[in-house]
Amino acid sequence: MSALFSPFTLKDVTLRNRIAIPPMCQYSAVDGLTNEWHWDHYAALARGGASLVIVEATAVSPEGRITPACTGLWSDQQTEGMARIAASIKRYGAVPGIQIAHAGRKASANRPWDGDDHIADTDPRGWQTLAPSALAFGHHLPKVPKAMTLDDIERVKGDFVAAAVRARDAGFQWLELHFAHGYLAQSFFSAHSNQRNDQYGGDFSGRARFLLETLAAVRQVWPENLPLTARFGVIEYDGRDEQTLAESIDLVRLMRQGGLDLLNVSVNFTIAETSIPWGPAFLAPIAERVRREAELPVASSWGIDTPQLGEAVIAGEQMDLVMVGRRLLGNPHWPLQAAQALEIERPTWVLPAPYAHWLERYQPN
Ligand code: FNR
Ligand code: 531
Repeated sequence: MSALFSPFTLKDVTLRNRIAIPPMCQYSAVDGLTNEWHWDHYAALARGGASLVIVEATAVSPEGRITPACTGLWSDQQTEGMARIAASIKRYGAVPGIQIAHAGRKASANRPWDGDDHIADTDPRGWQTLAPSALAFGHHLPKVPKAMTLDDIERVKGDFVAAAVRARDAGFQWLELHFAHGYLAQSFFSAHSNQRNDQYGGDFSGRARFLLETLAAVRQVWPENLPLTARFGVIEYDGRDEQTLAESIDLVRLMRQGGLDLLNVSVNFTIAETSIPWGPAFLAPIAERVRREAELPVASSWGIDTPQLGEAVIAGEQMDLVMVGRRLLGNPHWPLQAAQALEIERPTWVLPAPYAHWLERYQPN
């Protein structure tokens, strides 16, 4: 029996296997609205056999977008296109998930293929960014953000709640709060970017407050029977890793007590001066530690690229789900090929007949 191809149940949701697609920005929206690109893209991903498709980082407010081409859920007009995506993912047997996000001091940037850098202050396409403190990321993201007032903080928490309600109404069954990658929430928790001296900064509980209050507020509106998850960077690779990991795991325990159902374990990316040990499944031992010490189901990604690695991290109880990103972007049928490589007689799902008839019988070359 393959671990990678066993079902996984969280709350009232059962995934057909342990292969999930993590959120991946398409930088193809206009005014936060999805279009044919998104509708086709997500349907194709779901058809390929993954069990969970998480829609890209979707901004809770216009200033929370990474780029002007990011998707949003700050207006009811945006719900309709998202509902199409959720319906098509379900139609193909996968569970529709969505990540809601605020990019904080990393917002107002050009798309990766247009430079990935901050939009110049003189360019009308850009906007004022927000962060816990007026500290720039630096390097290709030099804009100095506005330090958020207490009113700003209340407003953004409310934006997360409103976006979660729209995600629920659009038919998503899995919600991921983006608390990672140096964006707004992660930058509240990191002492590198949070130098506030009020109740949202300073010691552990001050830096944790924005994340815990946002989670609590979203939990009020997100259905109790559906998974509420977060992506959170637990390690910066800045030489202070043991301290960061221990603090992060303490926060994950508090998130679990606050109603979190699963953590998508990731890297902080709050600062640029780091030594990340890129390599196959490099984050798996970290994910395993979070899973064990915080006593919470976890998912993780980063270089889990081969069926054997995927099988090993699930069978070895390092994580409950593998999030396969770039490999599945290039080849949505990777799950089928993984099943064939692992010699699964009959995968636990059935591809639509026009594909199944040909692909399930023969090993595609
Ligand atoms: C990403 N990643 C990402 N992460 C996230 O939390 N929200 C997002 O919207 C995005 N967007 C995004 C776009 C693109 C084009 C890429 C390649 C990546 C990170 C992604 O979810 C994943 O964690 C990484 O790609 C690492 O996994 P793989 O690709 O090594 O399997
Ligand atoms: C991080 C990334 C770093 C290196 C390789 C692939 C991905 N992501 C984070 C993303 C945006 C794109 C870059 C988000 O979390 C939104």
